[in-house]
Amino acid sequence: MTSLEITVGDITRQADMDAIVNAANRELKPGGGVAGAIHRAAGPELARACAPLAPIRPGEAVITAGFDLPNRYVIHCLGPVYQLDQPSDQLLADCYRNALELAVSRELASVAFPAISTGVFGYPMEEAARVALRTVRTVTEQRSSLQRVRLALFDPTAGEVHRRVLEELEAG
Ligand code: AR6
Repeated sequence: MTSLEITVGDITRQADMDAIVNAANRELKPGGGVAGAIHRAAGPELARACAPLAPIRPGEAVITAGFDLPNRYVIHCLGPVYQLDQPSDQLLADCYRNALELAVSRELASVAFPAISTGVFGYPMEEAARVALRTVRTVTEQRSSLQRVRLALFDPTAGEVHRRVLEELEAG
């Protein structure tokens, strides 16, 4: 059984996770938001490791080392720009599924996600939470190496939205 955790906190401060997920841009460059914070914490080697893997498409995920981060790996996902990259819900689900599959292929036990696409890319938090939580639940039902999947939300409101959506999904 994989446990699904919802916490409020900075994605770069999830030291007990094997991998963290980056809400990347297509060029896998530092940028702002999550990507900026991850590249700052990982150091310049991360951008060098990313360069040969870019560009990536919406929904795609690639993996690098974590360098100066406390995590062994960073899984970089390009989320959809809300309503511009279509179908946005499927592309967002692809991000979570592809990231989890990469984690499983490396036999990782734990991975933490930020709320992909809900910042600069404009995805409404509650809609994104439904896609994220539904996809994580579905994928982890079939997988074994992952013991913990965490959603690390930046602010308490986002945390509450995710907890409520998870309760709704669990209630069926
Ligand atoms: N830890 C956890 N969550 C965070 C952090 C953090 N350190 N910083 C922001 N968030 P965003 P996107 C939240 O914009 O929408 C970048 O510039 C934030 O409040 O990072 O997928 C890239 O270069 C929001 O809820 O990602 C891309 O061009 C969520 O994480 C573009 O933005 C995602 O915000 C990607 O846009």
